[in-house]
Amino acid sequence: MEKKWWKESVIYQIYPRSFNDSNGDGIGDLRGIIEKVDYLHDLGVDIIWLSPVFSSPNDDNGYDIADYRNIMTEFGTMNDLDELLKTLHDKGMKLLMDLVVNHTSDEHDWFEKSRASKDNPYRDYYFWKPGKDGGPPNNWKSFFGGSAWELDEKTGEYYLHLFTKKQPDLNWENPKVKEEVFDVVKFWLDKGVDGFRMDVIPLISKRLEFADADFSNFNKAIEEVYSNGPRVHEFLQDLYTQVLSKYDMMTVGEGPGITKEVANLYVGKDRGELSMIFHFGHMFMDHGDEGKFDTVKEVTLTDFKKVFREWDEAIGEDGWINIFLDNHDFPRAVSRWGNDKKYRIPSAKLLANLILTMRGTPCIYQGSEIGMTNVAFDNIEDYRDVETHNFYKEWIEKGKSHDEFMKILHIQGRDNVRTPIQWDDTEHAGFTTGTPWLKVNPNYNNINVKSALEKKNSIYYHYQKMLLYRKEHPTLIFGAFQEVGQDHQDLFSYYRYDENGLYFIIHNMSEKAYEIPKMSDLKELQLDISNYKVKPEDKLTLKPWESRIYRRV
Ligand code: TEU
Ligand code: CA
Repeated sequence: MEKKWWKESVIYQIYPRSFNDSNGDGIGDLRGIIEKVDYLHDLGVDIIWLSPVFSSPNDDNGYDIADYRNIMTEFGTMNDLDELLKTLHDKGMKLLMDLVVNHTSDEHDWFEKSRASKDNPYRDYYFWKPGKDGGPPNNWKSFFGGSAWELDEKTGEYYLHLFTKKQPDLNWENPKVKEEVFDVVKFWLDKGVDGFRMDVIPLISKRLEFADADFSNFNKAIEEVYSNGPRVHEFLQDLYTQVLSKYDMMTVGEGPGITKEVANLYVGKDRGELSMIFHFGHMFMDHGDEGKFDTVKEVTLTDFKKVFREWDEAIGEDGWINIFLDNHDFPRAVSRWGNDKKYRIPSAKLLANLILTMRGTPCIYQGSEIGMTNVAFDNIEDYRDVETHNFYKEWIEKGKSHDEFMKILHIQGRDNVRTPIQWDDTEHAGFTTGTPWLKVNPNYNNINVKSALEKKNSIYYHYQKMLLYRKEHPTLIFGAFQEVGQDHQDLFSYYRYDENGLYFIIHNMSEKAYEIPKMSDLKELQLDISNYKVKPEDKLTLKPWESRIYRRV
């Protein structure tokens, strides 16, 4: 297994808008992050992934970029970015920018020119098509509801947007677009950033017949219509050969639609494309046929375990993946996969153990280190996410019930995971002295960083301990993964092993107590870590949401 710094590191994702507001305008910013670098360094994370900070009208909170070489006004200045980069580097940490090059904002200069006239030199920076039968050119659907085509009156043609209509898709078939994107990547690498998370990167190569497709199952359509297009590997290999390969950097592909079968075409060690990918095997599991706002499907632990087992098999020693349980697009891990009521603390620690003992680069989403939970605002007006509002509008137009929508929103909505970080128990949880852009979760009084730092058995200190443990036990990074008890509906148990050692990890992901499985080698194993104090009489019994790490000594 090839050793790389980005395999041995742990990523911490910051959603800047909700991290820390330094100037009282209610919006998180770069100076707010600079103020917290020591906190992050003390936690023990290595790489900071910043969600987009480039100029943007914020239709999709920065995932709609209007200028790739400038910082969003609300977040601060290029000097602030430079200072953050230097502060991180001085502490031996690294910075990953979030590159969104499948689409731009419709307020990007390129698009303003492109839409000006049919013969504008920038016309082919995007996809323009005449309508068909008085409607859009085909039946493609946007990830955020409605058609993936928007009619532009000025030239009477439609443009493609797989996301919101303010996020027109870039035409990578146009060599000038590739050149522009490669220049942007170079610009940031020459500034010294350490890599990029690449937004929806498997979507950049379109199936140019633009044929109608089957959208009866949206996630299937992502795989078959939007992702893994005919030239995606050519584009990525060009980017790698011409730019990325010249720097000691890393790339993380956000991979909706990348299946186990094709994953190593993106991350295989000799592919010259991406360092690793976020796959969505577990993240889309509970989505109904029409996506997350359709129905919430029941997911069993055996389904969840199967995803981890099969993806580890598929990637093997050749490729590399991220290990994550939430990010800015999905509900809070402790609410979705853990137990955010009676067992919030032990289950949050169990989930920390899980992501830090799997093979791959773990990614911790901001606030997980204190066990922040989902939120349930009563009014749709309290929500900010364009995805939520687009689907709510569609839902009500179909005459469906508001209360039904709110129920799904409380489970699946992206604002669940975008409420401001809860720093302390003062007003607005110490996030801002102004009015927060999105309300703070009302549970900030007892879930906040200040109280976590005061309690020695807090989730924070468990993360800190586990981050250190992982570094000291590289088998947990590089070793083979071998699951046992695959059919058990509540226990998730696996070995990690290589020439340096053998570890047995067992998670009780239920409210029941369980006997530790009778294992021949248990007596040779030493219990290194549990999320509970284990008394001698409890040696063979797992408490609710107990997670243990044993090591052969
Ligand atoms: O998300 C792309 C993606 O995979 C979406 O389907 C995501 O899973 C969905 O929003 C979940 O409901 C990326 C960014 O992470 C997301 O924040 C952006 O909204 C989107 O691309 C467009 O840039
Ligand atoms: Ca601010």
